Amino acid sequence: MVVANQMSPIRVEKKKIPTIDLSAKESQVSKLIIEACEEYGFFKVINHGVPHHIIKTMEDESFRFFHKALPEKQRVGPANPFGYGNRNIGLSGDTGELEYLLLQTNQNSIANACKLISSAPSKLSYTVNGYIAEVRRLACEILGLMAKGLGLPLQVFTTLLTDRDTDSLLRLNHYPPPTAAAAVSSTTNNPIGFGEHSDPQILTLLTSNDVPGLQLSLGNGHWLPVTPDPQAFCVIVGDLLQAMTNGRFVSARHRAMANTSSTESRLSMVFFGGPPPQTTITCPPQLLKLNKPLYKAFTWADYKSHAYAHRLGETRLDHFKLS
Ligand code: GA4
Repeated sequence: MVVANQMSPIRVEKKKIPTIDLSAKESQVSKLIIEACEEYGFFKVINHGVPHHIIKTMEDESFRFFHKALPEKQRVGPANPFGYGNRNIGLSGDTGELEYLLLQTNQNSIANACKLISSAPSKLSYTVNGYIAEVRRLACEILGLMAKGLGLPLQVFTTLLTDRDTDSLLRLNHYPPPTAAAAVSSTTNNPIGFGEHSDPQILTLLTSNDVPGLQLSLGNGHWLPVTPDPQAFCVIVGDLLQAMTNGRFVSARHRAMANTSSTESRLSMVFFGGPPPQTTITCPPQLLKLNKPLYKAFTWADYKSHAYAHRLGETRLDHFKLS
């Protein structure tokens, strides 16, 4: 990031988040994806094939939910670990300027949550399940392109998300415009919406409306703002994919700043692709070649309980490193 040149001793190189057009030639796309995963663990995809009306309907339903009165939102139960959360994040005392709905992606959980949220639960379930099916399909397409680029069997990662017991999540985040008091303190404080972390799962797909807030860590305290683009999905490498590629891909540390727009809410819709709980996470031998494995084998259930017992900001994969 910092390089010497003859004119000035130190120049901070301008970093740019890669945007990859999925309609381009497959071999080229998979090469660009590998490069982005190695350098940032983060990229955007456009021409991703998720129909606009599916995203829009899901976004409308999310706003409809967040605009309800607090007791109505709380009917879905606290986010412990799934449900409605307001300012409190996780179980270890993290807080942020947001409210959210965290759902398991299996059809039973969605049906139960929708009954508590809506007077037309079947219609809502249809929308949510339709959205999940589309983002899961996209996640699988991207994982297939990654496998291809790494010279692995195409299904090596994908099967983990299509298994009946896949532990994938859908998170709807609402960052409301600041209250007058928060707006004043934000000029000095830079308040956080969702603190620095990496995602523990395999792959994350995030889309948001046009309001900024997401930032990618470049290390050493440098943050790169992610320009919002409702036409794109942000793709984020999770901790498991870092472990499964023996550290070749990096899980991206990111955060969301609190909303500073005086009028508009920020909404993000995030799919976290996780494997069945008992899946053993190891690196395929084809990727090891002469390199030693960096991590012990562990199950997703072990890793998840370790991650959930910790706070945002902590680097959790180090705990599973081989010495
Ligand atoms: C980060 C990614 C997902 O949003 C999440 C988060 C989870 C939560 O909100 O309950 C965690 C966080 C996330 C990692 C560390 C722990 C657990 C909050 C937290 C402090 C749903 C996930 O799977 O891990």
